[in-house]
Parts: sequence; structure tokens; C-alpha cells
Amino acid sequence: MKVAGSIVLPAAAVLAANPIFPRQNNATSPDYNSAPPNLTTLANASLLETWRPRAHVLPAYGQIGDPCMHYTDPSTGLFHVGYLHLGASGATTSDLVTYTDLNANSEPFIRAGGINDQVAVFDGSVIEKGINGTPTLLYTSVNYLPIQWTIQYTKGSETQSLAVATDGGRNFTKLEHGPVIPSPPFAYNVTGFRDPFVFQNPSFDRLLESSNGTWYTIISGGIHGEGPSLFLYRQYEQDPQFETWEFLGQWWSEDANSTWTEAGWAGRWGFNFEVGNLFALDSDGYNAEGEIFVTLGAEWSYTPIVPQVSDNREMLWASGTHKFVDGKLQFVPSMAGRLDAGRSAYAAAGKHLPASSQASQNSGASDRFISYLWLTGDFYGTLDFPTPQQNWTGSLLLPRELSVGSINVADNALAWEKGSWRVASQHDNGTLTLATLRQQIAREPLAAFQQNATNTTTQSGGIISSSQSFDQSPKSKHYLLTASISFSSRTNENLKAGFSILSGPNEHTNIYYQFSNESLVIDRSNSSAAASTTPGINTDNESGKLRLFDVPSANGTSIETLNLTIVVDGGVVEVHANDRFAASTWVWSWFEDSRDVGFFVEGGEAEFGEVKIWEGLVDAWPGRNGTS
Ligand SMILES: *[C@@H]1O[C@H](CO)[C@@H](O)[C@H](O)[C@H]1NC(C)=O
Ligand SMILES: *[C@@H]1O[C@H](CO)[C@@H](O)[C@H](O)[C@H]1NC(C)=O
Ligand SMILES: *[C@@H]1O[C@H](CO)[C@@H](O)[C@H](O)[C@H]1NC(C)=O
Ligand SMILES: *[C@@H]1O[C@H](CO)[C@@H](O)[C@H](O)[C@H]1NC(C)=O
Ligand SMILES: *[C@@H]1O[C@H](CO)[C@@H](O)[C@H](O)[C@H]1NC(C)=O
Ligand SMILES: *[C@@H]1O[C@H](CO)[C@@H](O)[C@H](O)[C@H]1NC(C)=O
Ligand SMILES: *[C@@H]1O[C@H](CO)[C@@H](O)[C@H](O)[C@H]1NC(C)=O
Ligand SMILES: *[C@@H]1O[C@H](CO)[C@@H](O)[C@H](O)[C@H]1NC(C)=O
Ligand SMILES: *[C@@H]1O[C@H](CO)[C@@H](O)[C@H](O)[C@H]1NC(C)=O
Ligand SMILES: *[C@@H]1O[C@H](CO)[C@@H](O)[C@H](O)[C@H]1NC(C)=O
Ligand SMILES: *[C@@H]1O[C@H](CO)[C@@H](O)[C@H](O)[C@H]1NC(C)=O
Ligand SMILES: CC(=O)N[C@H]1CO[C@H](CO)[C@@H](O)[C@@H]1O
Repeated sequence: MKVAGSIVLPAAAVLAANPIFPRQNNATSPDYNSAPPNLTTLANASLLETWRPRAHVLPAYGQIGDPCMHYTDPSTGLFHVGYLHLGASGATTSDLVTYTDLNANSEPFIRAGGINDQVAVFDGSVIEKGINGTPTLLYTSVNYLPIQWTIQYTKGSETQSLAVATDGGRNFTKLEHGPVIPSPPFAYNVTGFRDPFVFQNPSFDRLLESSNGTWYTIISGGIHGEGPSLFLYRQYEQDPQFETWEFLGQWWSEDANSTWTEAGWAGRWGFNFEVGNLFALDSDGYNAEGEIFVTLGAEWSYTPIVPQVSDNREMLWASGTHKFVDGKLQFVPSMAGRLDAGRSAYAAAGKHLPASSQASQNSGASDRFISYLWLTGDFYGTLDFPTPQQNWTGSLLLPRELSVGSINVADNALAWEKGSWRVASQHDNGTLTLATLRQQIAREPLAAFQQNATNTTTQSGGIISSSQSFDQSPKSKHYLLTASISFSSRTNENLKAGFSILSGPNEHTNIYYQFSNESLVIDRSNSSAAASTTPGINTDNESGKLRLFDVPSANGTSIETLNLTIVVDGGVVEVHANDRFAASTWVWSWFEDSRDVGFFVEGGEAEFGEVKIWEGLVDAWPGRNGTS
């Protein structure tokens, strides 16, 4: 949240309030070989490159907010990746590896300031062949702030309006009429009403007796005193102008501050939903006839001192089935989990990426659902980060491919617990097949990081019982690392096993798994020397639950191997495990020599496979001058 005076803005509004800082040309480069000064004393833009990622999506300068408004332009096959920035801005990509800004300096394609959106433009989504066959945006037009689930909702704050692409999507021109969804449903005392996500779905058509190809939208929010909710709307009678939307009820609601399971596999549902996406997946990726999935943000923290600030948020996913209650279609979750366990990772926005897109034609991928998450750079505006010195705030995470994952495991209590999976089938040989959400870094960037590496190193593994440096460490802070770790027992409560990264004599960050609470932890407590000189350099740990199941092996069962894929890109660290877990965060290491990678083992031993490091990553923005 950005606190501007006493006004507190929701996630999407952070950028609307963030000024652009003039660049200082005489900024001298800081000395990374000695202890950092108070970074707020440095010249503007002197930290521009210090933690800037090379291979991630972020604007040329300034603040990035929620990703949203992605689409594949049917006339070019280019994928448009959007994000909030001075309104909303974006880039096109033909390969999910490199990006081209739609406008110079990442200027927006839509800005606040119209009759419907005097205050802000919040998240929206795009109908590829909308009005007159042109990409058409349905977005939240904001006329009043603050909006927060903790305070009374001001009628008319958030409405949903249309804009149509012109000039290849470099401009989205607002339609000259009022909002097409001018208010929340009558008599609903909402906590929020935003982030429309448009979709088509044949099972919705059948269940709701709609014509084939009808468009629907969910709108995220909640109801005061009741809980978070997704509101379902339908395009009225296939109106080609998308001007009339029919309310079909609360498609999904949960009790306030309730949870899928108190064991912590799926966070809390909170008080207000945001950024809900609805789509269907099978084991290969997107399939309109597949299983229904939702990704959504949940707001739940309540800080007594500043009750308007919600800095505790969850980025969740859920999958489930449908039922009718009083004639209304409702979603019933059958499994749920965290899309990313990092507390700064939020506001995922995905889109169906068709096999016909340029990226998929080149890589041979079938239909996919690709999702980008936001990694807030100042913890939703609550950190007093040295922003003028850096000149940019936040990044998106690497695109992820989502699909239905399955795991064959031993039929025991570990598998039957209510968690971020469900039992899909039970076999007569003592095993179960579990279903879960599979998420992997998109194949194209993963391949490009390997093919374009400036240096590849291999570290042999073996049984390791104490921390030790690698024989060779990367020369830079931009690399991809893959590794696997096997455990012979799950009963050692003291064991921590993983890796230290961005380490040196002054700083280190440990990434490890522990069975004591079945968690993958990113220990940032010694990650940045700047934390002791400068406000806003957060070093809290990140932690997320990941169960390693018992799996069948030649002689009975063994513990599932932990497979890690770690991307270090400047200050951005993404940790992915077993195609179903991610935790992403910032590591603001200062010293030049904080580059070492090593094994991190305490309280026992673990068997490490060969570790590979591909250095360099890619420059995702070859068309930008100067900075990457
Ligand atoms: C640096 O940025 C701050 C914040 O925008 C601004 O107030 C100040 O004038 C800038 N300083 C210089 C020397 O440009
Ligand atoms: C898009 O074009 C319209 C009509 O020419 C113009 O009014 C608007 O300012 C443009 N929007 C942006 C973000 O440039
Ligand atoms: C709506 O909820 C708010 C917050 O609980 C409350 O103050 C207000 O009275 C409610 N409005 C109505 C019309 O019930
Ligand atoms: C809708 O599509 C389905 C499957 O493509 C087809 O079987 C059905 O006949 C279609 N219905 C209408 C009304 O066109
Ligand atoms: C929500 O539930 C959690 C866990 O029980 C609790 O810590 C938190 O205080 C609750 N939040 C509010 C606002 O009641
Ligand atoms: C058990 O049976 C399932 C279903 O036939 C099969 O997929 C799995 O590979 C079998 N596992 C073992 C260990 O035989
Ligand atoms: C690759 O990295 C290793 C370890 O830092 C170094 O010894 C080697 O010279 C590097 N090779 C190239 C081609 O840069
Ligand atoms: C760093 O400077 C800022 C103001 O520029 C000040 O608020 C902060 O207390 C200083 N931090 C330390 C540790 O001196
Ligand atoms: C069983 O096999 C696994 C590897 O599949 C091995 O780690 C484990 O030590 C073996 N256990 C016994 C009792 O031989
Ligand atoms: C881990 O990686 C190995 C080698 O790539 C693979 O054989 C294995 O299936 C993976 N295990 C999991 C749980 O993903
Ligand atoms: C990959 O490496 C080649 C050859 O060095 C270079 O031309 C190309 O720009 C690189 N691609 C990316 C995405 O960095
Ligand atoms: C403080 C600073 O360097 N501000 C710059 C941030 O980047 C924009 C765009 O390049 C410049 O206009 C600002 O001057």
C-alpha cells in the first residue's frame, strides 16, 4: 500500500501515487568493495544497476504494479504482456525471452484521467477479438480512493469500463460512454469490486445454458461482515459491443479470514479477494474442457496502528468443481495452495497463450496458460526503500506455465492429509496418484538461459554433512542453478539442507529444506549489509510448506527427491521446487564478493546430485538503450 498523507491506496494504486524522479547524469558508481553508506545519502539513480534484473519484465524506470491485460494479438501472433505503470503499460514478445516496449520509455497505453477513471486505472483483461474484432479491454476504472476492506466502501469508487486497442495496442482508447458494469450488485455491501477477468468456457455455457462462445467475467472483492468473494457476470445475449453484463451471483465466497486448512498449505482466504483469474487446465496446459482453476490474491492482515494498510497478502490457487445453490452456479474447491510463498510475490495475472502464437509456433508448445506474478519492491508501499537512488521499484517474476500435475506416491497418511493436492486415484499396488497444480518456468526462458550462458559450471555432489563452498562460484549475480537433494529419513528434526547463495565474507543467504515443519526457507537474515545502514532493506525470512511424499522405489519406498531450480537475477531470487512450489523474494546483497554458492547443511546429512550453474541469463530488453 502506498501511504500518501492519510490516503491509503490498494495494490493497484501504488503507481498512480508514485512520482518519477529526474535522472542525475553525474551519479558516481558506489563502491561495492567497502561497507555501504546510508544509501539514502547517495545521488539519485546511483543504484540503478545494483539490483536490477536482466531477464525479467519491468519498465524502463519507475514503479511496476500488478501484471494484467495480457493477450495474444490475433493479427500478429505477438503476446502482449501488460502491467500497471502510470496507468497501464506493456511490451510484446515473440518468445517469452525478449520483450519490446510498446511505447518509448515504457510509456503507458492507457492512463487515468477520463470521466470514468478520474483517479486511477486498475487491473483489467482483454477480449482478443472484441468490438469490431479488435482487442478490447475490460478494466477497473477508479473514481475515488481510498478503498480497503478495513474501511467503509464508498459507492462508485470502482466501476468496470471498456477501451479498444488502436495502433497495435500502443494505445487503448476509452469508449465514450459510462462504465459497462457501473456498480457492485445491488444491496451488496462490498469490501472491493475490481480486476475483471474475462474468459470463455464451454462447461459454463452448458451449465448456464448460454450460447457457445459466450464471454464471462469474474470480478474480485468481498462483502463486509461476510468474507471474500468472486462475482460472476455474463455478456448479455452475445452483445457484440460488450455493453451489457448480467450478474449471475457470487460464484465463490468464503467465510472471512477462514482457510483451506489450518496446517498452512494454502494460506488464508482473508477478507477480500483481488486479481482473480479463472481458466481450465489439463496435464498439457490450457484446455477449455479441462479442470477449473483459479488464481487469486487474498488480503487479510490487520495492523492495529494503521488499520488501512494490508501488507499481509496471499497469492493462492484453487481447483474445484461446480454445484448449483438456489439456482446459482457455485465453485467448490477440491484443492488449494500457494502460487508463490514469497510474501512480496502477488497479483498473478495469466492468459491463455494459444499454440498459434509466435512464441508457441517457435517452441512447438500446444495451448498454454501463462502467468506472471508481481514482486513488489517496497512491500506494497510499506517499506521506506531508497527509491530515488534506484529509480525503479519492483519487477514481474519469470512467466510460468500452469498445468495439472500428477504424482504417484505411497498410499499412506502423508498423502491423505488435506493439503495443496488431492487424491486423484487409488491403485491396487499400494500407491496413489495425487493431482496438484504443476507450475514451471516457461520453457523458452529456461532454455535460453542454458543456451545463452556465458559460462556453465558443474559441481559434483555426494553425501554432505556440513556447509562448504563450491569449487567454482559464479562471477556475477545473474544465473540459473539446478540441483537435487535426496534424504534418507524424514525424522531428523534438526536437519537443514540446501544452498548458500550470494555469499561472501560479509553477507550470505541460505536456501534450505527442513522436515521439522516441512518447509522450504530462504534465510535472508544476513543477506544485506545495507540493511543496517539504510531503511527499507527488508531481511525477514521467507518460508513455504512443501511436502516430500514417500514414493515407490525399487526396494519399497523412498522420500521423494527435492529438485531445485533457482534463478538469481540481480536482486530477484526465484526458488522453484518439484514443479509445484515457488518462493520468490529480493536479496539486496551489497558486496562485490558476495557471489559464492555453496552447500548448506546443518544437523545431519543429505545426498546432493550434480549441481549445474548457467551464468549470464539473457538481456530481456535488447531494444532499450543504456540500462538493461
Ligand atoms: C532526487 O529525487 C528526489 C525525489 O524525487 C527529488 O526531490 C530531488 O530533487 C532529486 N535530486 C536531484 C539532485 O535531482
Ligand atoms: C490514446 O488515444 C486517445 C485518442 O487519440 C488519446 O486521447 C489518449 O490520450 C491516448 N492514450 C494514451 C495513453 O496515449
Ligand atoms: C457496510 O459495511 C460497513 C463496514 O462494516 C458498515 O460501516 C456500513 O454500515 C455497512 N453499510 C450498510 C449499508 O450496511
Ligand atoms: C456448442 O458446441 C458444442 C461443442 O463444440 C456442440 O456440440 C454444440 O452443438 C454447440 N451448440 C450450439 C448451440 O451451437
Ligand atoms: C485472521 O486469522 C489469523 C489466524 O487465526 C489471526 O492471526 C488473525 O488475527 C485474524 N485476523 C483478523 C483481522 O481477525
Ligand atoms: C501402481 O499402479 C499404478 C496404476 O496402474 C501405476 O501407474 C504405478 O506405476 C504402479 N506403481 C508401482 C510401484 O508399481
Ligand atoms: C567459467 O567459470 C569458472 C569458475 O568461475 C572459471 O574458472 C572459468 O574461467 C570460466 N570460464 C569462462 C569461459 O569464462
Ligand atoms: C539513513 O538516512 C535516513 C534519512 O536519509 C534516516 O532516516 C535513517 O535513520 C538513516 N539510517 C541510519 C541507520 O542512519
Ligand atoms: C532403497 O532404495 C533407495 C533408493 O531407491 C535407497 O535410498 C535406500 O537406501 C534403499 N533402502 C534400503 C533399505 O535398501
Ligand atoms: C527430479 O529431477 C530428476 C532428474 O531431472 C527427475 O528424474 C525426477 O523425476 C525429478 N523429481 C521430481 C520430484 O521432480
Ligand atoms: C544469445 O546469445 C547470442 C549470441 O551471443 C546473442 O546474439 C543473443 O542476443 C542472445 N540472446 C539473448 C536473448 O540474450
Ligand atoms: C532519479 C532518476 O534518475 N530519475 C530518472 C528515472 O528515470 C526516468 C526515465 O529515464 C528519468 O526521467 C528520471 O530522471
